[in-house]
Amino acid sequence: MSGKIVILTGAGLSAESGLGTFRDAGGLWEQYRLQDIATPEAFARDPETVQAFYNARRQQAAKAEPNAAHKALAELQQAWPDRVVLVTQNVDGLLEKAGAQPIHMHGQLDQALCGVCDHRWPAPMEMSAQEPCPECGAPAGRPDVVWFGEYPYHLEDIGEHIQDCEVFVAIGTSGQVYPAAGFVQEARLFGARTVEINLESTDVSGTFDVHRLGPASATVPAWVS
Ligand code: BJW
Repeated sequence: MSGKIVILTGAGLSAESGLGTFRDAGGLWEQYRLQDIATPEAFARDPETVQAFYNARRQQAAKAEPNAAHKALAELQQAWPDRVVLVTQNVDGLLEKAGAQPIHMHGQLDQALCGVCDHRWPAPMEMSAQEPCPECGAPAGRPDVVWFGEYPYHLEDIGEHIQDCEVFVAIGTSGQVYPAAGFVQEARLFGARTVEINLESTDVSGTFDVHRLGPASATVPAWVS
């Protein structure tokens, strides 16, 4: 055992920074059909709608500030850089703004990705339906985020950290989207103690050893200290 802590974060971490979650009441997937937004097929069918959705989210994220939970996690990682691994499903960049260095498994809003040559570059605040790739010139720029049916990023690294951790913590994630939702079982299998920090119980709460219920801005700093 390494004394390593793997912390998986989800949209609930940024809720108190004013960014909407996906599946809570009033969340993004109540306002939009995820099949119309978060799939490669949706982007191929209607790039204008998908770019408009991400342009709005990029602008909201740029204006948002990290809350006490982001800051507590950044301080924890800065205090124990070799032991604390932050894995985030969030694309908003708020952990970095707080001074942390997370592994982004679902990509980043402030990055663009070319659908033709896989080149990445800093996303402009407004991407167009035919956003040109600066490398190959194809009008195929898309947000560098992971949609349903696509392979999340850094899974090999994340798997190694999970198999080597003593404590696995999931913060503000509903546990409904795989493969992230399966990390807790993998961590348990390899002997980790598992902690869920969430506003409320989730469908996967039964898989965790310990639960801390309440808003992340209060529960995360309390857990860290
Ligand atoms: C608070 C709070 C506060 C609120 N304080 N807490 C059938 C069975 C099993 C799997 C599949 C299946 N059919 C298809 C699949 C696979 C599919 C999948 O999981 N589908 C499910 C819907 C069933 N997954 C995929 O396609 C993934 N790729 C894949 O599987 O590749 C193949 C593969 C196979 C094997 C191994 C490895 C790979 C890709 C998934 C991509 C997800 N993309 C999105 C969009 C990203 C870009 C963007 O941001 O727009 O990622 S969807 C969306 O969901 C986003 C999130 O990262 C993700 C998770 O959401 P999250 O963070 O959990 O948010 P919510 O809203 O669900 O929950 C918020 C939580 O916060 C709640 O619990 C609240 O209580 C809490 N909360 N306020 C603390 N203040």
